[in-house]
Amino acid sequence: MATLLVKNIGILQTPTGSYSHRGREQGENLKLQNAAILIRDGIIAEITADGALPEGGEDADTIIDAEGKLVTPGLVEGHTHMVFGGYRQHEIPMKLKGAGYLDILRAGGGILDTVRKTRAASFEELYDKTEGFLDEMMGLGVTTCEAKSGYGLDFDTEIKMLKVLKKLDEDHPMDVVATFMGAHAIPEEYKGRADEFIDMLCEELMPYVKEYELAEFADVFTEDSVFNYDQSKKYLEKAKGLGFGLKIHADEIEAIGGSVLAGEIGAVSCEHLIAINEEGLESMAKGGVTAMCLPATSFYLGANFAPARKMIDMGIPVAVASDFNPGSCPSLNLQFVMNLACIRYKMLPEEVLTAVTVNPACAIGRGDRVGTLEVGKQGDLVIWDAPDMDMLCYRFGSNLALQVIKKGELM
Ligand code: IZC
Ligand code: ZN
Repeated sequence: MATLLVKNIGILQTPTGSYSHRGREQGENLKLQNAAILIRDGIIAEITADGALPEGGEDADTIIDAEGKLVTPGLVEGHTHMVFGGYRQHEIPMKLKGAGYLDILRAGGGILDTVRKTRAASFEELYDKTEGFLDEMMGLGVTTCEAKSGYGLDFDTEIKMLKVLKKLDEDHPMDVVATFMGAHAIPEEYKGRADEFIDMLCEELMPYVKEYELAEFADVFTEDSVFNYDQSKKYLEKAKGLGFGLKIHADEIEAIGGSVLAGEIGAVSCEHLIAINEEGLESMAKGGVTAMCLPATSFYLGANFAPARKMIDMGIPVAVASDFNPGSCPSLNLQFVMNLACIRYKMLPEEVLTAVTVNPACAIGRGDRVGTLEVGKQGDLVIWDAPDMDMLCYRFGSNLALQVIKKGELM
């Protein structure tokens, strides 16, 4: 039995429980002073405070002295598009000349540019590139992440992307949760035939993805010039019938009903929400949908910031994630996202911690295993070069993750 002890923890801070935290509870964290944590065979065996040590702790195979620093659960990244061919740095001058995100997409660029490059990339190329991203994310404190398909928009490439994620979940220490996002854009060969494309996804791709267990969730981009309310509903109803968990990219640029649909259809999370209106907020609150807010995308698009503070006050569980993708957020730094959540959303450090741990864990179906430091959960944690959460929300642009421990192993 492999054991690892982390001792001399200044503050061990964590949300508790295996459910999404909303309202006042979003800001409730357990804080233990002078704590220690013993992990046995990858699972948390005991947590102690006030200078006490877990039983048998001094005999652990590995002992790490946290030197009085902050320890939190490993971060959970709830929203990425990390498998893609090429990059889109050439869009920078277009943006500076005034082109908007949807202007670039309507002109055949944006997502469609990445689709061409992802179709052309081999499995090995995508695997190696994504593996590098996972390494980088883990170095920044992320120990579990979600990732979507959606740069194939045809059978072979969507499956290629999902197989890359499945293999990396097996090979890489990161836990990777896959989402099928065939409805990410209308591919060129279906231009003007979005309904037919949705039918193809529902009839050909989705059942295959389900049969071979290539994804646990299905997601759709409900947006002006992409998929409308009815098309999104059709796609999600099919996904629901097949047993996928549901997610919706909604109200990123315009509110066309995506967040309303999220509440109606029982989506587990709804993403972006920059332009959400009262009707959407009420539907999400009523449906218990987690708001997956993506402040680095607002930052990068020069757009407004989602009303996360208001969502918390309305009792909507809030998660924050990077949205790492080659177009609207070419950064995978979840620490920067935490800074933005604090400064731009006006979320308190405790609320931010909940938003990058237990809430996204629940939104990607891993709330029973990760997202909190409690006996019986996976031994995933970060020792930060910081004495407390305030410091983590305050310093930005540096990597404050000192040591990352995944399933009881030092990475
Ligand atoms: O590649 O532009 N919003 N999908 C929806 C994205 C951004 C990713 C991209
Ligand atoms: Zn996204």
